[in-house]
Amino acid sequence: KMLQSKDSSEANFKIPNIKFTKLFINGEFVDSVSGNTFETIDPRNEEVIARIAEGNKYDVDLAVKAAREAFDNGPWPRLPPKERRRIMLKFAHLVLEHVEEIAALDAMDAGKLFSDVKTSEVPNVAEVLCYYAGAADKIHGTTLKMSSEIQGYTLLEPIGVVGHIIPWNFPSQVFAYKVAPALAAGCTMVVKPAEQTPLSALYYAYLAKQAGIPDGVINVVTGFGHTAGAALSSHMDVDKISFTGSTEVGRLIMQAAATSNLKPVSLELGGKSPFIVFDDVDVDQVAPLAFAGAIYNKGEVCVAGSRLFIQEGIYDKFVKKLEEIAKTWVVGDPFDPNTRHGPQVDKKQFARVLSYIEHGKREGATLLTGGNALDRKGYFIEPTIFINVTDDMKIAKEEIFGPVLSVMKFKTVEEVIKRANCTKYGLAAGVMTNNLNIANTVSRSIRAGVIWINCYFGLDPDCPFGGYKSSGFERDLGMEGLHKYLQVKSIATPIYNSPW
Ligand code: TXE
Repeated sequence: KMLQSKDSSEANFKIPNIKFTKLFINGEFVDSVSGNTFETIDPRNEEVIARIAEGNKYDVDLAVKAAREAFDNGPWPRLPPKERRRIMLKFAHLVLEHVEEIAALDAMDAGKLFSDVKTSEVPNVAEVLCYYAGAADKIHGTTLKMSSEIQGYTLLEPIGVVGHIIPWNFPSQVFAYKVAPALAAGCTMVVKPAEQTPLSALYYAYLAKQAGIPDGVINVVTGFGHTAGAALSSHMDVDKISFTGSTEVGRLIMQAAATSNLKPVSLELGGKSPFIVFDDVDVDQVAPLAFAGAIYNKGEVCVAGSRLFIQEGIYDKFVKKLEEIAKTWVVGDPFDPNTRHGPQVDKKQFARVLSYIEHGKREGATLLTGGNALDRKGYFIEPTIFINVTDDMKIAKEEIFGPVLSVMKFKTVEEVIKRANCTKYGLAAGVMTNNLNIANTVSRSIRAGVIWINCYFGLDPDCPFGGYKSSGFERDLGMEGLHKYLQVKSIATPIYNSPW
């Protein structure tokens, strides 16, 4: 029987008022041109949190116009870099002053654990802002020795007006991954948060203004993907799209870029990451990591280690340990400190995850734990573990994005490398072993953008993050995450008298 947590009234937390529900364009909160609004729903109880301005093509036009003006004629790209650094540090500081309020917004909007967002995700937003603030005055090109008569240099210039399209699973973190480096580069931008989680992006826009970021530099258009998102990605005056979301929408965004102004895009998409455990590990240490690797944030994590490969020598012991962990795992209200995971983000994701669970049962996998929604209001699903999963099953191949773990047994290093790579995705992988040769061999053989050895989810602002294959291309974070917002201009000049 699953453990359930209390609801938030019992958990004794004061839910904040919702201050910002309008579009943020050119430094002002404004209604949408159409006057339409949409509901943002609390996944804990299916109640309306607030009505949010619904931006569409016309609002995107206004936001892009503001960003264009701020880029072409405004101060931000022209400020001395140390000034951009100073303002970004102030922004980071303000984020830290409002951690609790922002964390409550994300917890309500996305069903994320309040304590996690408060102690990890929102402070991480400040960290990422600080990291790129520090990079703002270290953006430089190279000198080129072109011939004996001509010398040259490269100048790194901001790419221009950027469209950031953000998902709902990490509304704060992904906002920072995209906005902070673009700010440091000197770009201006339009942010389209996910329709499920618009609240924190609007709050960040307000703080950015307080910090002194000039009007028009950060604009936020809340609304739906097929309207506002599509208008942004096909806009003729947007110079770059940075997207995190589904592989399907990633394709649409590339198409929209190709058929409009050929703007470059960067995509961080889905995954089906392997978590590989070798016989030599301490089962009691690694099993909780493997469990959290798949179930953390109710499995709504692009790098979720949702394919667990266990070597045959420890297989039985490991599976037993996973079963024990599932029994003590508390599902319920994300404001309750005892809760380990909250509700799925919305009804659509909830239904989608449950349908994958049904597929797993029908395809002949054995249900070890979970498999059901909780019998209460809201979109809660038990942590679900399938064993006897084969590589060709739907639950082993497709991204479920829910608290569902598919467990598989393997014998040899060569076998597991081949099976781990047998996926269209290539976002992340985990390798658990004390054998250095195995760790090196496997980490270099897996085709994925992030490999964790004897840990999982370790990310830092300095660590480039993104995928191989259908998990996308280009990187968030690190210096790679900055360079995608820069253009390289080569400038050449004769060394002595001009020959012409
Ligand atoms: O994603 P969408 P959905 C995966 C995960 C999940 C599945 C579907 O498997 O179950 O995607 O989720 C905007 N033009 N991931 O449908 O639609 C949308 O408004 C431009 C993995 O919610 O891709 C939102 O802001 N934009 C992922 C953003 O795209 C469009 C995180 C992401 O939503 C658009 C989220 C369009 N035509 C889902 N249509 C990850 N990599 O972490 C939608 N959007």
